[in-house]
Amino acid sequence: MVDKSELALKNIFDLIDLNKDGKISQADFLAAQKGLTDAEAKAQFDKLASLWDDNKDGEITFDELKAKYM
Ligand SMILES: [Ca+2]
Ligand SMILES: [Ca+2]
Repeated sequence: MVDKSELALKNIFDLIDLNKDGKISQADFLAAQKGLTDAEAKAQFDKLASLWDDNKDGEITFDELKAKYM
């Protein structure tokens, strides 16, 4: 059973996961943040990774994201 909020979260995840490997890497995030400079996007990614990247492998999986919001 997939509920609506999980789908909404997955949509956001897929927008950032540009190469569709199921993980948000710093490279995905930089490419997705068109309005920011690289330095700003990197700082933002570090902040998100410190919140979401539970296993500290430098990439955020959908399960890691979901664990924080579901
Ligand atoms: Ca990716
Ligand atoms: Ca991770």
